[in-house]
Amino acid sequence: MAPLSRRALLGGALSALSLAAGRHSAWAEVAALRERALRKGLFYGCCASTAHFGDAPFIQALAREAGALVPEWEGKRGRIEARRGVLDFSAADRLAEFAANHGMLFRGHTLVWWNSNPAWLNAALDAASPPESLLTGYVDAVVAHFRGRVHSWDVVNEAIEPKDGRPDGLRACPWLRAFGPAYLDIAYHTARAADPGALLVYNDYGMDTADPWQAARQHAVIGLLEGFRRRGVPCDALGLQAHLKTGSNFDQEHLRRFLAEVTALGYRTLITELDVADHGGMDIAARDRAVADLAGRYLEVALDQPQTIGVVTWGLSDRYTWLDRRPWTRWVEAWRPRPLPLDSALRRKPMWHAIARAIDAAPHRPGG
Ligand code: 9MR
Repeated sequence: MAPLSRRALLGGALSALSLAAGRHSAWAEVAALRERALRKGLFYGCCASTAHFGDAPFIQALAREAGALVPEWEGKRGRIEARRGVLDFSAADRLAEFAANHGMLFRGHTLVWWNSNPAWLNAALDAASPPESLLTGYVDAVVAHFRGRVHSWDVVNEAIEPKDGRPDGLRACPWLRAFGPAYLDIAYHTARAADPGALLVYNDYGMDTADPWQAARQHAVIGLLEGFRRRGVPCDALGLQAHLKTGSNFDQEHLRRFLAEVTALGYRTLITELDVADHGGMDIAARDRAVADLAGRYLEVALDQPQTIGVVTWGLSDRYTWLDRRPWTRWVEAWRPRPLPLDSALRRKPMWHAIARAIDAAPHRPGG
């Protein structure tokens, strides 16, 4: 065979290159958020509920886009231990199995919270000398049940409430009344012992802006995280819920500084419940642009930080969102909230593209 001329070689190389570039832009056009995140050593996921399992198109979208799953409600104590002493994992197990079958990480949410507790538990915690087993027995049993299947646990959720007036900013919740501030340490130690392989997270909201009510929360969270380090409490990461609102005072530099403070203490960070509330109205395109712009600016900073390991949105499609609870939103489509990456017909919205862009721009994580 005649040797290939230089020109033919060059031509071949160029067309191979343009083929690769073409393939890349086709990929960039269609690749799901989970693939984009994986490529960077990150994860993207969302919360879901077994109530959605009958909605086949939604479930297809979920399997396509999400690389991590977290129960929206069915992992909470009010669901798992509605009756004292009877642990019902049926719904949480179905979600964990769904995640495993679709190659998704599974997040546990949440072991210790002031909200969504069964009424019997709040009464028992407020009674005289409550036994510590109300805390340790549950954390141990639930974490052990899921041992080896959970990527990360939101061990304690929303323990901060500066408005309650304590110098440490802790929320005056039933757990604090029953066991004092030590309830947090006990919960993390118990969780670590029950599943040494799971990442243990402290999860909270109001970590996003410099507004005074949020700044007070951030100050208290830093104090809490410093205390964990001083006392050797096994908490590995801060979960930032990121329930954002258009029109709020979001400032990228403020978030950057806050994340730097958290990571300087040796914590990783993750975005656990991202969604963007807006003000409703008929101009859908303008609303979608504002939601996407805020989510994009937020993630640009959060994912630029190498200690941030992933992002979870609080839902996938506007079809199912906790923000959609007002009766009139059921029939006036234009007034329904649009806080999530897919619209209610499961089409990708500008917010989806903003998340994709932020993930694509993120630096590669070590090992990713
Ligand atoms: O979206 C969740 C909603 O369906 C539940 O009724 C509610 C109470 O359990 O919790 C909502 O999710 C919350 C999450 O668990 C913790 N951070 C705030 C979320 C929105 O309220």
